Amino acid sequence: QGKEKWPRGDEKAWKDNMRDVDKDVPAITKSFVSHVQTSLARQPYNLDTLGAYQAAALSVRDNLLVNWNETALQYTRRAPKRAYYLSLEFLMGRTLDNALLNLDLKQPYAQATQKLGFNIEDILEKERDAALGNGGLGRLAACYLDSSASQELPVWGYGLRYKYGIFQQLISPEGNQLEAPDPWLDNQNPWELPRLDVAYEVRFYGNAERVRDENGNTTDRAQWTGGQEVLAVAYDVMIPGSYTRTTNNLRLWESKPKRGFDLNSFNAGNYEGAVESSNSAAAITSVLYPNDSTGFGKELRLKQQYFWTAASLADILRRFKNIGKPIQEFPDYVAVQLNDTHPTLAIPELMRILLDDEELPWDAAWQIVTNTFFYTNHTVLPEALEKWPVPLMEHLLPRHMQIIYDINLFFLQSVEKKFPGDRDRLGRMSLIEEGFPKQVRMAFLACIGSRKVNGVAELHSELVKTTILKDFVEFEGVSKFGNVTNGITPRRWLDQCNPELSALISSTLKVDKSVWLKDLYQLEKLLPYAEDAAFREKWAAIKQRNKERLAHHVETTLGLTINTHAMFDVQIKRLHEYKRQTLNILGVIHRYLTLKNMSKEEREKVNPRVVFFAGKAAPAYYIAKLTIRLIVNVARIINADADTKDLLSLYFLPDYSVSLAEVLIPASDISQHISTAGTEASGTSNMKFCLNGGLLLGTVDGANIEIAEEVGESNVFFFGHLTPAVEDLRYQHTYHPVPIEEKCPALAHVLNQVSAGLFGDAEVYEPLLNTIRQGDHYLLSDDFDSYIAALAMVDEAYLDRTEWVKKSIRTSAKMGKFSSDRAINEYAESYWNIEAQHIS
Ligand code: T68
Repeated sequence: QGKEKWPRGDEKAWKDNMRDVDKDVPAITKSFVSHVQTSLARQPYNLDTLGAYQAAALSVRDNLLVNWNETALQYTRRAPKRAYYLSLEFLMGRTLDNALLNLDLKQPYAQATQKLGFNIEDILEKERDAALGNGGLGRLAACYLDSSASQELPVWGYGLRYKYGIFQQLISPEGNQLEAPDPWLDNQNPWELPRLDVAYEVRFYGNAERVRDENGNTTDRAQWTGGQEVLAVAYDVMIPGSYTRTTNNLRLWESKPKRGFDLNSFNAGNYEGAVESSNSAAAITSVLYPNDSTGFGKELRLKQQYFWTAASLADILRRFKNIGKPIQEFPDYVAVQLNDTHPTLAIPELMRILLDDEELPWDAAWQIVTNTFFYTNHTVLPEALEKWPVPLMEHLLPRHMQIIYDINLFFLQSVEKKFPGDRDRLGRMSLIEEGFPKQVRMAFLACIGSRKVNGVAELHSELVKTTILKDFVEFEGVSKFGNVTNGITPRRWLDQCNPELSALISSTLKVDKSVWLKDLYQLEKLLPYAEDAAFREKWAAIKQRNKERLAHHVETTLGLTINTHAMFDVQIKRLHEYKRQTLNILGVIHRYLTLKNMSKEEREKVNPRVVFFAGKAAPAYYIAKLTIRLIVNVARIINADADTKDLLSLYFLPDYSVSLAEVLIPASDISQHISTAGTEASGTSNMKFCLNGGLLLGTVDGANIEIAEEVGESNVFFFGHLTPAVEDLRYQHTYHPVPIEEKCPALAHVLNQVSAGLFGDAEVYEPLLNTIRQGDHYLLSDDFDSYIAALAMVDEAYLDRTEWVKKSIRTSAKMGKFSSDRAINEYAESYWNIEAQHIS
């Protein structure tokens, strides 16, 4: 077959008829109605709101596609260096509102749909979240895609198209978390483009045979054959930038059997056997693993990681080869960012391709690899560092295990050269951890295979250098190790979730939002307005309406009535012992007991407070689930107590999601980020709350520290021990334990009340309480008193509402640093060496 000719036909005939973005109401109305009639095959007069959502989405998608095609075309023509963000998680949330705002089409779409009998806000509510992530790491990836496109940077994301995203959380009447699947693709997904023509074969298992030279000696090369082959099929998701034509791509892979089924088995009457291979192939991308920081070792998870990295690298390599440059120039055209260690197999996989397919010598291949990859670490918690059992690796990926052994051999030889005879050091730095079984240390592999390594906030990056990768800093030099403090996109986390505040900022600064949303340092110009009473009143009124919006949401979804005149105190994040939701709930109980002991007169002076929790626990995380149960049951008791309920109430909002965060965050007066010092790498919701004028109550940890540096310590509420003290305190707990009654009577009293059954289920909570009574790894007993004192300072500060609103304005005004635009530009300049490409 001859190759097809291109371009085809009359170029002018094509160009004259190409569609552009629909900008005016009549064109939008027409496109909407046309999608109802044709794409949806529905009768316009009988359209429900879900149908209206689908029609609006398809119509907006047409606009995105125009820009997306143009962006791809111009990237191909110019062949700039590109960066690829490999993340096993992209927590995108909803798309329609974001796309309308980024394209500046929200107004005309609102008008067009209104004429047709719909309210745009109701339409937006019909969209399901794309929840292909667990928490901070996945949402960070989503913010970085938004910023890359908004900064016109040639960045693509690569991930997996899970059939089921993060589980839906239900709460049983007893207060237990129950998990239900999240079949997010049950409704058609208008935001993805299946690319059945873009597919790669991925191999698992089989045999790896070393290639021998003419003398019969083994070489660096091998042949990997046999085993199972599955197909990776691309689904593309358009990523529009804000106020730019640039529309980047997120490519998600779906697994499919290479052959539908095995005809031989089928003909022999073995139907089950015939479809078996198709079932196991499809299983690879069936579900997102719901653990946010523990519980590895599962073969399917390793399969996911290899499937995704192999398909992504094959795709990247094919695109590079189209440029027609020699393979040695690969790092001049390609930078690959590893979002945590999950894609680390890309390192041996690129080695495999360069050695076995491209037939490069080892050193030339290693040179290319170590100039291509960049590794971001997101945790220093030892239990969260990925390790894979060697036997599993040998079985599933025999060739990669060979390569890892070779990398290790050469690496340890060079360590030995620099530190002769230092056996301990070799043992500490080996990619293979001794034990039964031996395990591959993925963070070490990611580190030595990368050009640069970074942490996600100043403190965290220091801890990376002084703890888990200390030996590597000594060996490779400190300049390889950097910091890029995380950021959040102000498009979603201010303009979209808090439109009134966004409008107030634009009108006050007399700057269009298209400008300040991409130059967030401009918020600083709000500072003088903290002294302007009229401005403060508007600012406070918006917060109040956001609180009412949240209350309305809770009323309609859960049937609960909330006191919107109380202070709203919010902690929303994955349930984890290190994040210390337990400290918060014990603080709530302390407050409740204190209120119960007050006289009527004393109570009248107390400021009412409503405490919100939301967050999911990993399904197998027993202690985290027990914490949820305690929160729900404390809520049940105190919300029903006539003595105190007007002064203190508590809600656990089920099924936390990006969309719920968008309602909760703008409504918060104070939010809690109270991890044990040194455990939370960065945190990103802290930035979101502060951007929306919520104040921060937190420990001296992660990005809290940098937030305080920006807004000034007088505008945050800090408490607790500092990172350097943690090790000693833990030592004390282990070797010189002091009974809680002695060390912290207030906490002991709270624990005893829970044990005594004040919130029911007397014995149920013992395992949770015992984590504090014995060992107390997360130092609740060390920080409890200063936590209670900090809460009292919050109460005190809230009494002076004028001063509080000033703090709120000052906080928001100083959040410029935390735009993900700043972060992504740091990656682009100091790591990837890529440049903006303006799409005309
Ligand atoms: C988070 N990590 C950090 N991990 O905890 C948080 N882990 O401090 C930081 O702000 C954020 O990353 C962004 O840098 C995670 O969210 C995971 O979700 C995760 C998922 C699978 C395996 C391990």
